[in-house]
Amino acid sequence: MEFPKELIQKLKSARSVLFFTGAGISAESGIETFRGKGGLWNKMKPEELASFDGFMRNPNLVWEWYQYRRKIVRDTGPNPGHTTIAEFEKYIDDVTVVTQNVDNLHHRAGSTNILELHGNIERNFCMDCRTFYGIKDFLDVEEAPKCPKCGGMIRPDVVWFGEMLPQDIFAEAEGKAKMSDVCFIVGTSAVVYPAAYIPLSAKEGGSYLVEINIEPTEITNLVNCSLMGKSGEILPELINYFKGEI
Ligand code: BJW
Ligand code: ZN
Repeated sequence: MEFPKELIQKLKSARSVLFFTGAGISAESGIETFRGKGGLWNKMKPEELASFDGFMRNPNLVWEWYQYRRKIVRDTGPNPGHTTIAEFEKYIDDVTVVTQNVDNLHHRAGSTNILELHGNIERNFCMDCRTFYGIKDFLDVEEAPKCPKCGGMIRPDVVWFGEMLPQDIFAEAEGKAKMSDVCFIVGTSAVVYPAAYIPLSAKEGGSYLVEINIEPTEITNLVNCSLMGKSGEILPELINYFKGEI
């Protein structure tokens, strides 16, 4: 792929680069996206599976769905898209990953500065005493468990529709976006708010916006550079091209 000269120039002089990622970056690891062709929300109802009311109506159904997705995440690993983002830390002073994903694959790829806007599927917490539990605590439990400490309901530590994002993390992500020199928007439909404000904040702060996606999205018209294709292919090509230029 040919990369625009302007993008390479911007990257060469960048001090701070932000990667805003969504489900598409994990698609090549075998994790389903939410929207678009084959997306989860084409066959499942978000209001049943990804809302507090849905969980209260049928905790076992929601728990079972999360246990199923956890197994998929455990059985796979980061792909070249994730590992390339981690590798950028070798060449750029300040690299931040702001992810909407809950799959922990950026951690597993070795990125060190990750802001998770929608939580992490590998954690649970007690809705009563707020004790947090790790992935191993309820590993093979098939029905929604109760807290060993207080008997309260245990839920996944993810952000469902209608719930607030972790405010400190969101504020930090917005700050990082505003001060970034280049902002990559990778594998997201950019329709879920407030997360989708992150690239808008970056633009407001004067950042150079680069989208990597297999198809046009809500923000394609806003970006400075659109690279159409799979992130697991484009990102490794980009870093190799960049390394040849520095
Ligand atoms: C590839 C690829 C490859 C494929 N390479 N690319 C303003 C307007 C309208 C509505 C709202 C609004 N503000 C808030 C709302 C409501 C709602 C919302 O945004 N709804 C819209 C959908 C209409 N937002 C909320 O409810 C949020 N909370 C909130 O607003 O609270 C307010 C409040 C105020 C006061 C009191 C209380 C509350 C919370 C949103 C939580 C989202 N949760 C989920 C589930 C997380 C847990 C879990 O995983 O189970 O987060 S939903 C789901 O969508 C998940 C994702 O993180 C999120 C974003 O999806 P993403 O990552 O963009 O994935 P896709 O599938 O949409 O796109 C994949 C892309 O990849 C596609 O573009 C493909 O083309 C591409 N792709 N393969 C590159 N190989
Ligand atoms: Zn408890």
